[in-house]
Amino acid sequence: MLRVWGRTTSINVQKVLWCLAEAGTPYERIDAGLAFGKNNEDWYRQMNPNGLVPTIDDDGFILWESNAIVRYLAARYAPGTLCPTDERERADADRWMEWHSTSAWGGALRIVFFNLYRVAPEKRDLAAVTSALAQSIGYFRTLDAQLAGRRFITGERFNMGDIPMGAATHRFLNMPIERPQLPALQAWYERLLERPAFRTHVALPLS
Ligand SMILES: N[C@@H](CCC(=O)N[C@@H](CS)C(=O)NCC(=O)O)C(=O)O
Repeated sequence: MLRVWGRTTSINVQKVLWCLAEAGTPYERIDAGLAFGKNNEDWYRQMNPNGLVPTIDDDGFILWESNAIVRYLAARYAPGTLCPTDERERADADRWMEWHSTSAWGGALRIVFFNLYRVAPEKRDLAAVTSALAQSIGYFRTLDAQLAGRRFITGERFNMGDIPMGAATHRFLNMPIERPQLPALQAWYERLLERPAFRTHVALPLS
């Protein structure tokens, strides 16, 4: 059976679990990372030299990097739905996934989340939070503009392109921070909340 290593509080693990649930693919999950450890042990680093979660093992095929995992799972277990068959629709989904991982906004949001949820209040770097939040808001404005007039990121249908930013948007909209009104982003988030897989694996209290 397909195995996933990673703790459920990791946003990158959540993306993979959400994708698997959307595809209806059975899997076994093994806690790893932070208090669960394992990710720095030799046997784990032989699978994933970065010592990070998630990692999957699909019948001997080992893969790490959450967005690459989402693409693989979508293509293998949900072709035509999570992984669009139409090349242009797939490229469009890919474009937004790339934008998520290669622009600075994932890192900026991580600075905000990390300081608010993983650092003791007296040790928080509030200047870094302020600057990273301003940067994140700029990226979320771009996403809001893309979503205006669309049900999902690439158009009418939900697909893998919604997964990375859907997970990030849950954090953005639920952290105790000041945000501008982003109506299309909010409406899309509410559409994601209608999906059981999103509610089960991503739309959890932040911790
Ligand atoms: N680019 C990687 C990043 C993976 C990553 O940073 N994982 C974090 C959790 S979100 C991690 O393993 N942190 C160490 C830990 O949990 O012990 C991916 O998308 O999979």
